[in-house]
Amino acid sequence: MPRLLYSDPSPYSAKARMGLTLANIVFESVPTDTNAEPTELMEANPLGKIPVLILDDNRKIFDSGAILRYADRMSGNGVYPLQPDARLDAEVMESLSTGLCDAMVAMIYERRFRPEEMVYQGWIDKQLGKAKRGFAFFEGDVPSLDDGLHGGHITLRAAIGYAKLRMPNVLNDYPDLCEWASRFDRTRPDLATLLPK
Ligand SMILES: N[C@@H](CCC(=O)N[C@@H](CS)C(=O)NCC(=O)O)C(=O)O
Repeated sequence: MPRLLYSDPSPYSAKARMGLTLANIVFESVPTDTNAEPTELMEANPLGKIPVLILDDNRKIFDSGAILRYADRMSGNGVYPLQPDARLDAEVMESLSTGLCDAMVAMIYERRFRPEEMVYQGWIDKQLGKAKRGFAFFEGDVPSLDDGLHGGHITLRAAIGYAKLRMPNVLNDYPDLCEWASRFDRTRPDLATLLPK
């Protein structure tokens, strides 16, 4: 069975686990502490980042975007729409949502990995601006869930889940998006169990 190196709080891990589940691919989730740089992770991904999907034939797939595209191919388009325009929309939604995760993770890492006297508030503010603009974009044009879930939806849901975990106040300005997240969870409660925690 494929094994996914992941961690519970990681938004990219949530994205990968939701994508594999959406594609009905059975996998084992292997909790992985990137800070400890375990041998299995470092041998699987030179970047030392999660998620990594390790296939039965020992091929390693990273990052979360490659895992979703793999899941899509293995499931006969179970993760992205077939129709080209709809697929493009899904991919751009995924890109913006992944960028939201990048901005929020950068904010968290600035405090986590720098000595306190070297934390640069200007950098944190810049990332917060990206996150706020990204969430505002979706608040102004809340994605439809009517035609089924795809990789863009699950990545956006993972980003909202990470914001709720790490910076919940940021979400106060986006009530429609929070309502959208609740609808997502009601539609697929099994995916909701995989959100960052
Ligand atoms: N572009 C990657 C980002 C993965 C990533 O940054 N994961 C974080 C956990 S949330 C990580 O592994 N951090 C450890 C590190 O950067 O050394 C993806 O989409 O999978």
